[in-house]
Amino acid sequence: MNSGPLYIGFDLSTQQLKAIVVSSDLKVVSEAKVDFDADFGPKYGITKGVKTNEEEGEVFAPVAMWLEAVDLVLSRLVEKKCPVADIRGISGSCQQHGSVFWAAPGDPGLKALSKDKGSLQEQLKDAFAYEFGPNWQDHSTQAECDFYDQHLGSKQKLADVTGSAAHHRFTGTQIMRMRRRRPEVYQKTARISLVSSFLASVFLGAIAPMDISDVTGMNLWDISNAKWSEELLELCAGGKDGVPDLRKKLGDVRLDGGGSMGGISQYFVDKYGFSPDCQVVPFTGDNPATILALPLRPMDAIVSLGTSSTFLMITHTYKPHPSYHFMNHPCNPGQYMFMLCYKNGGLAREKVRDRLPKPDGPDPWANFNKSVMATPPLDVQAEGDRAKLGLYFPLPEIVPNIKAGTWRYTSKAEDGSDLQKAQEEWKTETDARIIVESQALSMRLRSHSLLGSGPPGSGLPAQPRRIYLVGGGSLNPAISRVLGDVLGGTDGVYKLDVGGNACALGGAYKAVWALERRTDRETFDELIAERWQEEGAIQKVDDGYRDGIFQQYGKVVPAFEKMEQEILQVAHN
Ligand code: XUL
Repeated sequence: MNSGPLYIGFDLSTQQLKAIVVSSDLKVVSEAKVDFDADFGPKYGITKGVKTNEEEGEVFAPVAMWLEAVDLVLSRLVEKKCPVADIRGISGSCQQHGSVFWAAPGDPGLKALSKDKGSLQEQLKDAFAYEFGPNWQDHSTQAECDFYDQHLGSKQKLADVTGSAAHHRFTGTQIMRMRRRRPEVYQKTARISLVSSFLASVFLGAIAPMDISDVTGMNLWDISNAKWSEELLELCAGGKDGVPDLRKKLGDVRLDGGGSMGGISQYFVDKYGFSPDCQVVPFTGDNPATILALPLRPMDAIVSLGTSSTFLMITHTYKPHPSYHFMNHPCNPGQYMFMLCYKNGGLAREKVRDRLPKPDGPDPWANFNKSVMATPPLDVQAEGDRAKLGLYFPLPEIVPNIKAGTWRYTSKAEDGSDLQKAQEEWKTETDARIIVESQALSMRLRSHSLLGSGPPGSGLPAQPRRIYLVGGGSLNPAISRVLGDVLGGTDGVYKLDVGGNACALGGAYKAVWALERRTDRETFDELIAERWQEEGAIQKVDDGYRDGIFQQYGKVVPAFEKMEQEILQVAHN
């Protein structure tokens, strides 16, 4: 039985709230989860965790549901006899970009929370200026994005300052739309939290500052100067006069991802048996938390295959570009997280899967996987065959910003030349391989400039060292095979055994690091690498780099880029 301090990581994602408790030596002690649809679907009228207003492209979630989930997940932990009193630190990982609009000034209701006055959502029912939190899938902000992209002169300039060009889901564009579309809400708002600082606030019993990594998902934070961008605040607030008020709404940003922001609220001590000494550590976004699920090294990549697909790497180089994101590392100053975020990940693959005959057995992916493995790279069956390329976007995509649709092309396999729209239909079995390849080719195209040259002395082409797969799709062997074929990985492709729990675990490890680091300068990976054991944490699922095949894909990367550009020109929304 563990007797040392414990740490808890929460993951408030689109569809679930999870909690995972670990010891100082990173062993998982207890876990619990709430599934929004299964636990409260009809009550809040949500599907896959959200409500939608299709007419305006709005996607949002009820804040009360998140609060109810906090009480429920904690009562489940207690039911499972989790030693809650030994928990010394709390942190977490939350869906990025989402926001919560608090009403009354001065820590509304949070300070007064009491076990005897009912549940969290009952006690906080008047605390919000808006009962919903806009979700990262929201795409109602095209007009605001256009303003942001122009405001500093170009998309590239906006990316230089904030790490990203304007995106529908980024909180700055969402806040600007709130001011224009629902001025009464904006006016009533005393404070704005990101989902991460919202959840931290609930535990702290006071409004928590935003975190240094999650704040870089707003299009408002000047990364190089570590401060709010005055010009972008002005745009968001609708002029110079509105800036002081917006600043107040946003509050300060905590530059240190470690340490404690204060002790846990008495509500949790009295109701669930937390120790009053338990400290609240800054919470961060789910993607930054994913890179904390293991001691990730520069040149290692994580591919997260969840509702969205993301490609993540840690780098010291800040080279922003409108089609991808740089965010601050959540723990290590001077390091950045490079991120590609795709809306059409798992859902797009599912659409192809559902066009194939239904498998007889229990694995819904059996036929899809069989088709992927039976199709050679780029469907080049014999010398002289043309390479097949495609884009499969049931939803409008983020990278590149292309409207929904499906496109099929071919090029010469030897050198990617002679790109043309496919002359003939091809089979759904072929689509199964081409869609996975196309998702991987997009990642290869966009990460290339960060990778420099291959591992020193290896004579191998530039590619990641290891590729780690997390999220639901990481369980699929055909997908790991194609990712290894296309992206390489000199040291192979690995699956994290915690699979879908990577960000909750990253949150818990963040709490360990934040409260046990020996000096302010001890980096996250230094501390975690000493305690982390590869065995039992990861499994090698593919060899990664294959000489010949990697180069075969390299030849069509320029054709893939050209195909995207061609589609962008004619199909731009
Ligand atoms: C990242 C993004 C998504 C959400 C998912 O920019 O929008 O990955 O964070 O929760």
